[in-house]
Amino acid sequence: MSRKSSILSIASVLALALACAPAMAATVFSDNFESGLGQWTGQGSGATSGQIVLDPLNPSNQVLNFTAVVIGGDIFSSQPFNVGTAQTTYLSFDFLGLAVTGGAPQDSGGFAGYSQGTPDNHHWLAGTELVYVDAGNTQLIDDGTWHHYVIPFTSAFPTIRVMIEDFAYAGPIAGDAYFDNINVVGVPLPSGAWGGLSLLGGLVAFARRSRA
Ligand SMILES: [Ca+2]
Ligand SMILES: [Ca+2]
Repeated sequence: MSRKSSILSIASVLALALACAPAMAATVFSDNFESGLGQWTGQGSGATSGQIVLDPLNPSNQVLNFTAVVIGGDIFSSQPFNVGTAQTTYLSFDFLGLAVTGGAPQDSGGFAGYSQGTPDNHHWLAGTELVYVDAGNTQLIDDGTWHHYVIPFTSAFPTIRVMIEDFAYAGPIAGDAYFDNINVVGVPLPSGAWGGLSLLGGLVAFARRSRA
């Protein structure tokens, strides 16, 4: 293959690979609760009992907890964001279940999930009681220490909000479920993308060898 035709081939494969390359993982929502609750709203887009407090285990950090126990979600991201229904979406967060009355950790009632409205059409992805979360999803650990969770899911709705609560059926104590570092990341992966990138990598290696 001549140098010119080799370069043309590489250019055409590069164009093909870029056309079918996977979009980069995109963070579509994020909050570390260091800057107020401006990204959030309550049930029916009304008041929430969610509040920002100092991390009980690290006073230089701010986190979310609640002054009431509820059902159906207490706090919702106020602006719905698009995740589609054909990609893997990841909800990640830190969770601390801590009995405010002292003594052994108890069922704090921390739950996290996603919804279309506030709270119509919602799914719980993680919670302290598995019976209330989607099948195959995550039980949150109440042991008085922070745990990090990364939960992959395929959204049932193209546009969603994050929803969080301190669940009323877990008991009457509000404020013992803490959340921090909420992130939602979408990872589109069209079929054939990796084949195109592998071919591109092979041709780049060929071009390097040709130049050597
Ligand atoms: Ca924080
Ligand atoms: Ca509670």
